[in-house]
Amino acid sequence: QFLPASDSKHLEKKPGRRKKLWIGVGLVLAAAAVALLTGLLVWHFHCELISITFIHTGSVVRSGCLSLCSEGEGSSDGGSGSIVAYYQSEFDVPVPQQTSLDEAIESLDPPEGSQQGRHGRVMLRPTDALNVNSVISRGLRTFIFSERESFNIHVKEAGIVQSPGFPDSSYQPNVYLQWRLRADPRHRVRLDFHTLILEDDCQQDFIKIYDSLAPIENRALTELCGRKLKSTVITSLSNSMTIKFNSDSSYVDQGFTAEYEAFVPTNPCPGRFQCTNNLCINKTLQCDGWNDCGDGTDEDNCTCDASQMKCKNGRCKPKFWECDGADDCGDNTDEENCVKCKTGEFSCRNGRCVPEKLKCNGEDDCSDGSDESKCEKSLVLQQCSEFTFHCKSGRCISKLNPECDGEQDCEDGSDEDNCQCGSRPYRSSRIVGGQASREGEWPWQVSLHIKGTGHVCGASVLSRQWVLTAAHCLFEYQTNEWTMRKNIKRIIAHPDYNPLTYNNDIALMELDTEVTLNQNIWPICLPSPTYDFPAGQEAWITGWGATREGGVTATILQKAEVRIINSTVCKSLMNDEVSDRMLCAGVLKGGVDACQGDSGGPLSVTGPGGRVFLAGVVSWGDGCARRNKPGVYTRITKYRSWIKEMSGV
Ligand code: 4AZ
Repeated sequence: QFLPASDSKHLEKKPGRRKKLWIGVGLVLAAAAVALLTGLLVWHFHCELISITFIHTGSVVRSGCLSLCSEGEGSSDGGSGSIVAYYQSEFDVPVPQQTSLDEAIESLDPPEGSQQGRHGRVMLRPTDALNVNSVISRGLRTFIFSERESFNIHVKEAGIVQSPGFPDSSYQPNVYLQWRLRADPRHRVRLDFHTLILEDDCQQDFIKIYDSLAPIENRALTELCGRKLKSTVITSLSNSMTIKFNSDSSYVDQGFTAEYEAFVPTNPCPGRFQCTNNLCINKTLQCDGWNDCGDGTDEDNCTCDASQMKCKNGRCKPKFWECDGADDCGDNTDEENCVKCKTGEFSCRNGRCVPEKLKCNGEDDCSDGSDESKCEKSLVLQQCSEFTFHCKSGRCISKLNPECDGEQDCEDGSDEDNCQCGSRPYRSSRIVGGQASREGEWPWQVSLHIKGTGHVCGASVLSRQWVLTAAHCLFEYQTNEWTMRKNIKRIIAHPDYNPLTYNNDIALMELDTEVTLNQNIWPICLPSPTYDFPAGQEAWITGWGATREGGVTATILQKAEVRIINSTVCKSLMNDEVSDRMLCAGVLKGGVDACQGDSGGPLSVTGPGGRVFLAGVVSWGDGCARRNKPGVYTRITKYRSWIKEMSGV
């Protein structure tokens, strides 16, 4: 199609319009370039003018001052006190000066190991490049300490911080210690407390952790005191952390040990499993039935293997933990459906089932008193059984473990006879995995010495003149009877002691003279034959034995908490070598146990009235503190009448 003639004008106009278009584009580009240049100039000057505030916290230390040091006093004035003053400075600097300020502040830190200036001052020497608009400094806090030590640690590899003397001795009174941990940039610091045993009251002794290199309150992460045996993990939000540890002038405790390490937040546990509490554990410990994280998260969402049972909460536990009397699942499902009785029925100790509603109705429906054994009122029973307490009168009562509980249950009051035992003069506050005991904490604990050999075994004070130990302590160590007679009038080993099976591993020792009972020597209570130490109950082991399998003996009496273990479970774990006259206790996870040199010593259990009873005598085990290998003890309830017959106690 051809264009009409009237369109020729239109055709002629075309070249002129293109030229204008090009000029327009050129103008727009020029305007953009000018705008960009102006923007850059404005941005440059703006940044120079915009300033930011850096907050720097630091400390000045004066040591060797008895009272407040004044300027010019040297540190050689013979005093032992120290003053630490914390300050905070706010630097107002233009944005581009940020790096120069960082460098200047870094230069404030004296090189590691060097002393600060004679007058405790360090100077900020601004370089030419540093242009500080203003500095506001304010004192934060000043401490005066009789003892003070501060450690600067560059956290590159994992390391340990612990209270002085840990674990062999308690920390000192009036301690002020501070660890300043600094990791590389973009890292964080993780602190995992393995043991923490301080006074319960944080006002007295405490650990405080700060997310900074100085102990300033608004950066405090946590304060810890008391007893924490499960892993307590604290992580910093920055690359620095300060750990402050204070003790007061009285009463000291075991102390603490904690492991620190640095990590990058994007990969906190390289090659390991990350627990929800931020702890990293070996991957093989996941889903093994043991709470290795401390918060149980290594046992969540597991697929149980053939040797494990599945708890309702999804956790897997070794099958042999079912029905062992301890709530291993955490939701008690491993202890459900353990008895033959139907729902709504009560399981009597003699195996009978009675309707649940008959419990505590004032009648002996089980015929062994067990349905009335944990009720407000104890019942005098028509019939005695192996599960009921025998009063002196010959009658029996239904209450479980009524002896020395501070309440008269027998009509003749005989359940409260001879109860000058099992109490401690002091307020309650190795054994493998234990801690140092306090003086007077276990006043029934005896150390048996053989002349020329020193400590060989433990034992327990039963009365002024009688001590109880394990028979194997005598047979393995006693070289001749005469040596023992120097201090011991008579030794009565159980006539049926079997050195091969360790059955009846019990012996009595009569002292040649009576000991004076005092706050450090006091008898432990002996349980009646019907006393019940149920599986799962807390018990304590004490002794000067080896602190690890094959290790050396402890110098300070060690104590550790264990639990009574179900006999059926224990038999299967110990190859059926555990008899009914033995009792098992331990921590199946491993790590806590009696060991060589603890033999003969007590397994102590606190009864309902607060008095301590001798549940067992340390006898034997498969090594020490191994997983699934509890300690085996002589079961004292089986020997109550023999002890009475032989010693009169
Ligand atoms: C011992 O040889 C001994 N783990 C005592 C207790 C235990 C092991 C050995 C229990 O005296």
